[in-house]
Amino acid sequence: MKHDLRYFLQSLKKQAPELLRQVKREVSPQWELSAVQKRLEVQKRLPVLSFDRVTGSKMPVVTNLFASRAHLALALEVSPDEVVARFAEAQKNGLPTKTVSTGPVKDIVLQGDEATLSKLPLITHCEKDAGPYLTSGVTVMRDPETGKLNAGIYRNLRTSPTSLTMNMAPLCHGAEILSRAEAEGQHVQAAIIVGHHPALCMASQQRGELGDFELDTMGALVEEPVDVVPAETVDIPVPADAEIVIEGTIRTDTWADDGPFGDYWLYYAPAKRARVFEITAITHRHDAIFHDIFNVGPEHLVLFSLGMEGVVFDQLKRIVPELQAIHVPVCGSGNLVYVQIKKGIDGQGINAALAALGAYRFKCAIVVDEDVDIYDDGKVLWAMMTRTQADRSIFTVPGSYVSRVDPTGYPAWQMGDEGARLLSTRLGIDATKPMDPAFPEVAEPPRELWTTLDLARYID
Ligand SMILES: Cc1cc2nc3c(=O)[nH]c(=O)nc-3n(C[C@H](O)[C@H](O)[C@H](O)COP(=O)(O)O)c2cc1C
Ligand SMILES: [Mn+2]
Repeated sequence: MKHDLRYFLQSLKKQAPELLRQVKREVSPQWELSAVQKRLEVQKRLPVLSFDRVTGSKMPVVTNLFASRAHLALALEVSPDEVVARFAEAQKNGLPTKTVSTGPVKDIVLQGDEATLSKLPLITHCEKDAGPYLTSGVTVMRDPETGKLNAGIYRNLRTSPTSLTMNMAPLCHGAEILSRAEAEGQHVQAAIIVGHHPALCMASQQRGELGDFELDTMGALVEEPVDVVPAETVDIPVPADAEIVIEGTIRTDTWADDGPFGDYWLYYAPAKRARVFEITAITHRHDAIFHDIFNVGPEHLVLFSLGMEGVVFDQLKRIVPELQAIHVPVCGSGNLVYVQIKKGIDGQGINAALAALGAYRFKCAIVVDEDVDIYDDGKVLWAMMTRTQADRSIFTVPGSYVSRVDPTGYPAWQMGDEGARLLSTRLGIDATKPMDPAFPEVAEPPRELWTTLDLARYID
């Protein structure tokens, strides 16, 4: 297929050369690569970075593929405000994969003693991370019960030259497949895809039904079916144009420690037990490019939010007809949703906040009017400070499950302090203007004048 990682990098070079930076100097995979990324991020610079030389590996490393919505838009060849609609549509109507006889991912086939992680530049990102992680891998697995395929990103710590962890949160499809397989005493065949067109990682975040295959979503996102070839050692179709595929088995009888790891809450997630993936083969392009995601930068959250925005908007629109738009901002670490409504009567703001909290595991929903730009965090804060009263505009709901990594999570009261810290309190904020008495108008120069002004006539 036309859409692969190289095609994306080429088109980026043509369409937005300022968004692609090549690092020629050799860097260490331990901390140095992520330090470059971090230093740029604090300067608000988020180009795709291509590291030519990473110590210990022949493979170049690209990162920051998803550092902003503009990156996603470039990858899908749509404008930034069309990204969510395209995603929601692709999630609803996948384009089935197409089986081909072979592809560049089979340039090099490593099996047996040769199939080790030693060639791959796995990156250690944060100072206290447990070790080198594979952070961009999209794991395709087959449900042993139904035979159906599923894919998601579940981070992988290198635990030996031939094994990785498979870190799955309890509510994802992957975890469901594994717990059913475990009950049947079966292991699960899988293949981890590393490096492809950005639509692969985007599609991996779709939140459809178990059985809606994420590679079909990828096909719909780029309007071209994904070419697949059979893996060598497992019964899984893998993308023919990927950079690298790691084949193996997810064991259901073994656990390993995963963590600490700097994750998208921007803290270290403590060590927790994770499934174990045992490698049976590795195939890759002869000049494979490795793809890394820096989880404590914006890219994890940009990707993650896309999956949420795509489904939550559709669900919410059914219960809240006055809904205009939603946004899951990077600053909320995936826990915050901005909901924009066209309010008709008082009370709808609180209703919309309740519905939004119900539509997904957001910790906080802030509802604003249609005159507030929900892509501007400062404007949402402004609405909160000028359109709310703490005792009327805000409600809390204790004892809800938001995330197992909430550092302030508390145990269910029956469990006392010994229980898992799984519960969080949800927060709803209605920052819409009260209808009555009439709310003051927003003050500005005549709108027609300032919005159409040709600035070049006034300043250079
Ligand atoms: C960069 C990135 C890293 C992620 N890491 C994990 C992870 O380690 N464990 C996990 O359960 N989900 C992780 N996720 C979220 C899952 O990939 C996401 O929920 C996906 O939709 C799960 O697919 P599934 O429901 O088909 O299993 C990550 C998401 C992103 C964007
Ligand atoms: Mn799925």
